[in-house]
Amino acid sequence: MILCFSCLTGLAQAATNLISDPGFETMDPSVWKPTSWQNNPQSVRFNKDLKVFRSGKAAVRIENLKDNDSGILQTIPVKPNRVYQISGWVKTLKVQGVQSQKNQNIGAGLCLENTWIHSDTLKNTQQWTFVKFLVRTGTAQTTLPIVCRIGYWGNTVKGVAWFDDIGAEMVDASAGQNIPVYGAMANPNAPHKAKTKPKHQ
Ligand SMILES: [Ca+2]
Repeated sequence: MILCFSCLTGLAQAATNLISDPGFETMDPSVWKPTSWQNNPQSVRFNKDLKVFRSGKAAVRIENLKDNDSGILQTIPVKPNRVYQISGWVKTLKVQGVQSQKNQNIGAGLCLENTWIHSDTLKNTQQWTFVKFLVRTGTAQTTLPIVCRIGYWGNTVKGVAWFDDIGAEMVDASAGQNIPVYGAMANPNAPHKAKTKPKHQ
């Protein structure tokens, strides 16, 4: 049997998107879970938008009717001590921070739950914009909670944000320097609680 190593290498390097329903075509709440600081119909609305989307036939539309911090979350399986790129497309309408702090004036973007690891964010009214960030998983980490988010802690905002075509892919571990480590920034309630120090990169 002759193995085609170049073929195998090609397969190994093909990026696999770890996100289920990345384009919100289904938007099953068991896959994409809505989450909000002020979670009531007067403060936030989550909708599958069939008119405004980037690809397919739908996108998620999150509207903060009041000063709020809202998102839709999906937890994906990952391997420890690897680098992942999280990416997606964001569109906004009148996203404004009512109580925004001057140093952390965050709008709508992608992030990891319970961390300050996030993409660039959009404010005011913006057309579809591609955003991304890199994260290294911790030494005992097997999941990564990804949030499409409008607002942040202490950075509540009003306005509308759409998200579509979300991606989560393992990339070359040497992809760049200063990549934040999720395990070092996760909150105490995270299930993995890594206590051992990394033995190697
Ligand atoms: Ca879509």
